[in-house]
Amino acid sequence: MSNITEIKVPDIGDFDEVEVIEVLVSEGDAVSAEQSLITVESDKASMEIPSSQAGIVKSVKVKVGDKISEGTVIIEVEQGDAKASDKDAETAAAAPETEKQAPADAAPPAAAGAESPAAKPAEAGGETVTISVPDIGDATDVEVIEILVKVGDSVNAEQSLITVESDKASMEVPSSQAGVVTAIKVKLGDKVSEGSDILEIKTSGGSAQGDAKPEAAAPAAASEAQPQEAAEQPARQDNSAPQAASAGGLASVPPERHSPTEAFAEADVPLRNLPHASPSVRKFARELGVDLKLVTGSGAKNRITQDDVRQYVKRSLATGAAPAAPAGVAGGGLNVLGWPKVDFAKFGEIEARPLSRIKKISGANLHRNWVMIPHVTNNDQADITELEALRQALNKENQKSGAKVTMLAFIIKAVVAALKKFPEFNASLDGDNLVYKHYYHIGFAADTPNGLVVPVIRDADKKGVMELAKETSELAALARDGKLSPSQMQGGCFSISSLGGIGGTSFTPIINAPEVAILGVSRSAHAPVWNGTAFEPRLMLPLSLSYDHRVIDGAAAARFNAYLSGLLADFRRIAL
Ligand code: CAO
Repeated sequence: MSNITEIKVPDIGDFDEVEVIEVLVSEGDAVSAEQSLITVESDKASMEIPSSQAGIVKSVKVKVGDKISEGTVIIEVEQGDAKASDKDAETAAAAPETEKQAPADAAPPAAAGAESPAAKPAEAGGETVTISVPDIGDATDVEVIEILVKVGDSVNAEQSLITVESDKASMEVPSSQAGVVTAIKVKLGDKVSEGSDILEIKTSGGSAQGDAKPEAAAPAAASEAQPQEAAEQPARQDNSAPQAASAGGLASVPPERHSPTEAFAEADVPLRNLPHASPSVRKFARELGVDLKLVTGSGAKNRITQDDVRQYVKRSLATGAAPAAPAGVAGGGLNVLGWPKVDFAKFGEIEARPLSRIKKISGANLHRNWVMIPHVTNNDQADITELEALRQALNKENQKSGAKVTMLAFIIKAVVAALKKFPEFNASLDGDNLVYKHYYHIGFAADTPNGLVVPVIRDADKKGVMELAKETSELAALARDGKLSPSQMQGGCFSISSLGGIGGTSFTPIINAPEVAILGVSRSAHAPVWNGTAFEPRLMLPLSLSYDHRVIDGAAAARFNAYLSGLLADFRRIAL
């Protein structure tokens, strides 16, 4: 027989009218007791609210953005026919009055788990020891932001127990002993310092590994003591846990233990830059080996959701791209020095702001293109004296209609003509093949408040200068408003980066892979040009052509740029 129970928000201490920022279950889901249902966030912290009962979710009563307090109904679960796992069923059966067991005093999920009757110390035999916060350097009164284990868990020496956060960095505090957790002494939001008790564990029979003898404390002792538990609880195996059983069931030699103080000293991640994600998402990311700093959050306040992590992994697998090495991570696949780690605050006042989503995405692409494509830049100049006179005359004529011709539109037209003459510039490398394109879609870099984007003009060869001018300004406006659709940024054959409206005399534009060349345009200026008998002032436009030297030779690039320069100097040649 089935009965329906309302699962309500338990006593969550000071959290009142807190916002739901994630709903972690949906109708039809089987939930177990203690499984997180929603994540809520106050202006100070976030927490997950667990279910007090196992069962099947019949209805979800809250949605993202709702404000909730103690007593708000979160879901209705149906019990009886529930398809919850045996373990869940046992948990539920052992906890008929589970609402009363809901975490009091804003107890976090892990602390709630601590009260779960299913979570009993596994084996006897060892002694009970208290694990406390080790020397964490200057950091005192640091806040516990995650509890990574619960009562009943088997932990390895070095396995992370809690995450703490100072005003400069966050770090995970590892266990100094292997054993089974019998009590948790902290809860989310607690402030801890060196010596604060974290939890109690029952050691696995005497040969626990301590700080004093990290190597001598035979790694086999840890693995032999609990291979079964390790196998049963893979999700609890922290990535950093050195004793994770290998395929053959043998434990590897634990790596040298790093002092937690080191983590604080090294961490150069200001608090504001910490990835915004709930504990379960952090755990999920850890299990997949994903560095959350590289993931863009799509949730409220840019919070990273489980789906963001999933999408990130999918993208990485699809592109085969190695994730960009974040600050502090050595190499990134190249045999180069790690990024310098500097505590800028030591030298003066600082303010850290997260990179925009566009910057993160374009940055990763630019980085890949810069390191994977052998770039060479050919610099030339075009005499646009006549072209500029024509442009101004046209704009005067069209003053009433408001239609404005830009230099960029003329350049696009000329570039298309040059691409037709030099087809290897309108191509892409595909393994050992060079794919020649018989269409002419031209991208142009647009500067937006959030960063650089490259809208693409399709079939530029079929459009006139006026139409190109109109389309570039429309696309640039969409780009600035962040309203470009993905399709408006795809399919480009060649890109133009025009800084002419801003300044500069030349630069090295980075090729927009899989294209093989890009034209950088700087600001035109009058210069004395020798006409054979005298110097005369001419309006000269700097052209910087970066090309992929695997595909294009220097001579071809010089010819392309010279041809382009000739077209811009005498636009009538385009008709030839
Ligand atoms: N030389 C001199 N003046 C130029 C010029 C050039 N090469 N190009 C443009 N100008 C002038 C324009 O004529 C215009 O002046 P008027 O208003 O008097 O006519 C003024 O500069 C502003 O032009 P603009 O830059 O707004 O317009 P545009 O069509 O030339 O460019 C766009 C449009 C979208 C390319 C531009 O706004 C932009 O975003 N540029 C930055 C691109 C960028 O960031 N590239 C770097 C990528 S690599 O990091």
